[in-house]
Amino acid sequence: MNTYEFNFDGLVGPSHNYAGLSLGNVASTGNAGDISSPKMAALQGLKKAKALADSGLKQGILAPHARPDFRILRRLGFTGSEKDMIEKAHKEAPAILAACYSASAMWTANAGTISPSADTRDGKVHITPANLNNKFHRAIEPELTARILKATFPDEKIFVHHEYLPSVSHLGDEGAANHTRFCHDYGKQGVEFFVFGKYGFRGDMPEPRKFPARQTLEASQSIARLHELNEEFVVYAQQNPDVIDQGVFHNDVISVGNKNVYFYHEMALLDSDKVILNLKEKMGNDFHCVMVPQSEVSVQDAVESYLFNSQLISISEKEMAIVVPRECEENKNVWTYLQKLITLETPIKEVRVYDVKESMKNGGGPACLRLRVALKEKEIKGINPKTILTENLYEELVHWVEKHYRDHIKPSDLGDPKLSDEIKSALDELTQIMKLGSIYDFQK
Ligand code: SUG
Repeated sequence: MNTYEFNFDGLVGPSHNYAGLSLGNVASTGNAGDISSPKMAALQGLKKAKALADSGLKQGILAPHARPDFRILRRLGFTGSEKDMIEKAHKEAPAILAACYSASAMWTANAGTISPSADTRDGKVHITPANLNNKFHRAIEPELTARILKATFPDEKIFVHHEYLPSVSHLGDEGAANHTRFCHDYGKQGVEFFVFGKYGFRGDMPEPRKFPARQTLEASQSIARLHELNEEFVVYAQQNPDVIDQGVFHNDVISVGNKNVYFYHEMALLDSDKVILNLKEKMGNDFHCVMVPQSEVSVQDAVESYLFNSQLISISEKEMAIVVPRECEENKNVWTYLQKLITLETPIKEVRVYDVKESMKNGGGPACLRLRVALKEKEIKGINPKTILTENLYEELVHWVEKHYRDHIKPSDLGDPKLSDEIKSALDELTQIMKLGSIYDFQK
């Protein structure tokens, strides 16, 4: 039976803005206060997803979150009508309002971790939303993300939905941004690779000096337990704290894997050689570890260009393309490296460039925008069909974005209660287009 890798891209929400909310993410803090274009952001994301669907990749869409999060505003002491709450928060606590307005759920690599049925002891597909507890604006995501994931993968005979991990820093979990699955065939037992930034319960490992590490080992181990993974096919590795300090807040900013290829930067991991050896042992023959040396592409180049936040996609049985953001073309070292990469003896044979600049300016490249899951033919039937990107859904969504989204949002626009009303009518219509049911609080 055939098994396919699906990429579920996050549809950028109508409140996309630059609020500088993510310390440690240099694009987010560097672009704080800029004017965003939600319309362009959503169209860029859809275009990338559609292009990949057109080239044969199975492509799905995850719905955005309703913003602002009024429930959180209430929990923080704002009272009265929604209009009152927005106006008061805008005046007295604009940073809190901006966090409650963030469209950060677009980066679905952080929506959760998914293990395909070939890896799990009960033969089901296991899904755990990420708690994202390291940043306030992201820590408010998991509840609604869980609902969206259930509405997207509703068949309980196929999908097991776990609760997100307790939301404390000891168990910080950032989902698939720190998780890669290697395999020789999507449908066969794979090796699940978890990369953590710090130990949650050990005082002897100092935190990175400058920026926080988000993912803990104990969170990754909990996911492996919940997902009923076979221990002999799981590898844990620690991120190099020095690269976290240079802006590598998730491991998918410094490495990416697909099938039998691991594409990574020399400085990405602690004890890199040992980790690679371990992966090689578990993967056996025909496993390609493509290490990019610091002398050719520095960590700074990697962070600026998001070379590693690329998607490695299989374009035939043996060959892959690397899907990179436009910023890679603009960085001389990276572009030179990419030209060389496709001539090396690895499965990566083609470079494809897409413009996702609106997302990039908040630190989200092509790989951040997608959540992967390998599904067998019969499991595909368990997906909500209106979340699969067809020609028809693409056209409906483009039309929907053009109808509802603002061309621009500047920080002061978040104080305008009309924005919230626009978002509600947009999302209400979206749940009908994508047949999601009443997933949003305002629909209850
Ligand atoms: O969590 N940016 C996101 C980017 C997430 C990228 N995801 C992966 N690497 N998989 C973050 O830092 C910025 C929002 C703002 O500043 O307005 C933000 O949340």
